[in-house]
Amino acid sequence: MAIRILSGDITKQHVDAIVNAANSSLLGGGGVDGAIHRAGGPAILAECRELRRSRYGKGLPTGQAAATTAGRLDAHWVIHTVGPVYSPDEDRSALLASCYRESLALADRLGADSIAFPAVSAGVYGWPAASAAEIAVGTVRATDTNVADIRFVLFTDDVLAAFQHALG
Ligand code: AR6
Repeated sequence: MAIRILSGDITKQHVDAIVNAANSSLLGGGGVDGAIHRAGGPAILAECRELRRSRYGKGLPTGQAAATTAGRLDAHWVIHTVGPVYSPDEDRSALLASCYRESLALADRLGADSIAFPAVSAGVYGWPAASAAEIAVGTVRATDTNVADIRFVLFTDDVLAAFQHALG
């Protein structure tokens, strides 16, 4: 398993699975979620609506992952995961770790060989970059997976530096 840190827009990655930092509604939003739906086109939202109807009537729970088509993206699947909103009063690290573990488990079930992750929860959801990076890198390293090519694709310099530091 190779873990790499890359700078840039995750929607430009050529991988089997692109992970989306979604929200429970699965109906889109801002940040990387908005970018993935814009670049991938309406087929992604159509499958998200179907997932809500068939499996996640109350929404996709925080820490879990679900896959759809990647539409026009250069990938086979988008894996939607819902990160926790950061709280200074409550330790929600296990939920953030679960996003990475569940995404990799789903990628394994799909037969994906390569995956690109954004920094889940490190934007609108307010998770401090250093901690988000430690949890992301630490969890992926500790997860037993058949996915050989694992990339973190980071959009801002502070988050990029935090992930580079975490990878060592
Ligand atoms: N490629 C890679 N990373 C990106 C991109 C991109 N194109 N665009 C933004 N990022 P966020 P969250 C980075 O806010 O904190 C949405 O509205 C961004 O700089 O996208 O998990 C959802 O619908 C940051 O480092 O996700 C939810 O409601 C990281 O992606 C909510 O935001 C995550 O930031 C989820 O919040």
